[in-house]
Amino acid sequence: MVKLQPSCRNPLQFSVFIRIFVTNLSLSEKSHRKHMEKKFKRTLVTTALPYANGPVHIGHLAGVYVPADIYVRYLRLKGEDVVMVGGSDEHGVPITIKARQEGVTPQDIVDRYHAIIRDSMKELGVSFDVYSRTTSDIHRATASEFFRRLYDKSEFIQKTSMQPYDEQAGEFLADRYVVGTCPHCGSDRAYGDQCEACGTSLNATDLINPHSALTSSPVVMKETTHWFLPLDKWEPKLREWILDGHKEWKTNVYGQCKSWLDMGLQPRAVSRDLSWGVPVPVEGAEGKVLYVWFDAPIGYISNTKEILPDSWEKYWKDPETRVINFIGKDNIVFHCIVFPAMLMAYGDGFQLPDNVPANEFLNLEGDKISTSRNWAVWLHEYLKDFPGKQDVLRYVLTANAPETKDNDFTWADFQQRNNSELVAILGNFVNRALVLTHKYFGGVVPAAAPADAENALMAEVRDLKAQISEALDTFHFREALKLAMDVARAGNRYLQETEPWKLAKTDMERTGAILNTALQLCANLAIVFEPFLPFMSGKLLKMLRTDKITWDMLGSFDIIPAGAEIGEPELLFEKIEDAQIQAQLDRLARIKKENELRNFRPKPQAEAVDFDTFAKCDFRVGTVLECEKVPKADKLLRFLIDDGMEKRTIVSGIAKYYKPEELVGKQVCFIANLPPRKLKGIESCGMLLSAENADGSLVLISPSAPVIPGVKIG
Ligand code: B3M
Ligand code: ZN
Repeated sequence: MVKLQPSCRNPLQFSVFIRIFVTNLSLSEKSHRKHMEKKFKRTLVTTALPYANGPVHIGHLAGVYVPADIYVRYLRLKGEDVVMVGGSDEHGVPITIKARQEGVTPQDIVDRYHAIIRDSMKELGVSFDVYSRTTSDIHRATASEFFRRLYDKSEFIQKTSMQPYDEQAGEFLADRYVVGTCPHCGSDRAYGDQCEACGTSLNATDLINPHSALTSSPVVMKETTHWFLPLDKWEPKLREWILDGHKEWKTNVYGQCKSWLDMGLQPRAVSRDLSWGVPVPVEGAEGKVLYVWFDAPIGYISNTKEILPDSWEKYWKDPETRVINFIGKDNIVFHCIVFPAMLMAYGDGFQLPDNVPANEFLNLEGDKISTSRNWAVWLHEYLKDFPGKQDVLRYVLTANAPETKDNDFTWADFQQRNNSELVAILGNFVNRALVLTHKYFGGVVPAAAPADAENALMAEVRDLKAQISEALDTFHFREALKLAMDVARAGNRYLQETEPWKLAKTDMERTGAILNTALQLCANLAIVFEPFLPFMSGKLLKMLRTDKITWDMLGSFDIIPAGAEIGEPELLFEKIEDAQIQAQLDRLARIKKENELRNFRPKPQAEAVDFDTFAKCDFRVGTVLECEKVPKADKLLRFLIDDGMEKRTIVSGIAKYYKPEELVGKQVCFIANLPPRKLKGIESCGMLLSAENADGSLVLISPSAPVIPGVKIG
């Protein structure tokens, strides 16, 4: 049988390759440098199109949009010709499944989330030149034409194969419409294309007990015809282009490509039996649409066309244009193998990407981010909860970017980086420079007079500039940000060493010279941080009453003229208080609980027991007379129970869930005839009955109305 999906790839298999290539880092760095010597006239930056089946979260931002925006802002500051293209991916099964879950149309879903994604990214300062959508007319026409040209050039193989089908619904079940048990980890929620629990890529036919997500009926196989792109045909060219030509690519990207190529490429289906999508533009293809991974990357082209109807071709077909695809690691194969094969098949001068700087994944508080489990920090919610703090998120996501390995976002780290880096280092330096200028010079920039300390500072900033530029050119954004922070650190050290607040008592001229330098350094900070923290940069420039900045100016110390007046100092960052962080942690704890409840599966029923055995167990009701914590045992409570006979002591492991005083006077149920047991030196005569919740917490069982202590249960 021909598979609709590519052959199964377990992400773990890549680790071997990744390890081999990590040791080759210096080689990769060298090829990068060599590669950078090639001059390009312009850059087209594309960012993975997020599915419009939900809002975007910090994982999307850290993986794709923040690094891409840093890069684009940096190129713009250098005065380069650059276009940044984005948009929502509005086709595919993720959209139709969401629509079905909510009982609305796919169009309703994409309209809702496209607006949320577009607006929230704008508010975060992600500076797309275009953020469009794959349901636009221009995209439909472009994707259609693309398919048609490949069809006319006989670039497809048409094949009939058996595919999963739901007889009750009368529909073929593409990708996620098949659910079943994962053959690798046993999760009973694996999809026909992937198991989210263990990350393995799957085919519908790999699943144990595959059934339809629409009606739950068992999957049957039925014949259907599809168009396949023979990736094997392009394999030699792809090998040459990537393995020989792009050794400078990130090791995770290069390694994954090598792994796919070494395993051998297979023809890949580019159509699906679905009603939502771009219709297959050939006769006899009714009820079939383009596979979402065929149309989505063409979205990059459609969106470029949308803003540059007359000059878009320059950004796609001129060899002097450099195309860079920012993506997450799960999209590597589509951007490095499938889409390039599509472009090669199309011909007509389309340029292949020059680099595909894919990031690894960001986790949240130690757990995989998941849209379906709501385990995420959603951008639109963050913007509501932390108004005006866009830069803080941009900063933390960059400082912690999963560039070479998966990384973790924690709220504690978020608070710490804000309070002890943004506030204490960057904000503090700028504030001191501006406040002192107002205090001693009435807000007028004093004259410069560089001496040894100033020359050393300038040399340090220029050296940092070279390192930052290199880091940005090679997509090492974490490193670049750390170095940018070193510029602020250098400023603090400079003020600490020169102590203008002391000199002001004796030497105003020297004090002025120091503050002039400090203000020039503020301007340098506005430049160097513009790609990372554009809101801070804008605010700082306003205070300095200047606006024209370029990357070229970084390292110069005559940006603000002596005699100019500066604005009132305003705080660039404020401390984030514990209560705000706690509120976020509480939200996550709530979500964890909801997920546990939703995922709860009752334990299988125990073996049958005969009635006589059961009847031997003496279950009774008693009233709690006393209850207290057992010393040196954090789980145990000691109960004194009125059991209608003599009083009895029972020790129970429920201290984590109840306060002892709450339980006095309550009625509880217990087994009376178990042999006594010593717990922490206390003899326990019986066992309280409790129910175990999905999260492991315990709830005591009580009668639903008061009864006389000592009555039997049965
Ligand atoms: N929408 C998958 C994703 O969001 C897909 C990317 C398309 S990029 C052309 O991860
Ligand atoms: Zn699994």
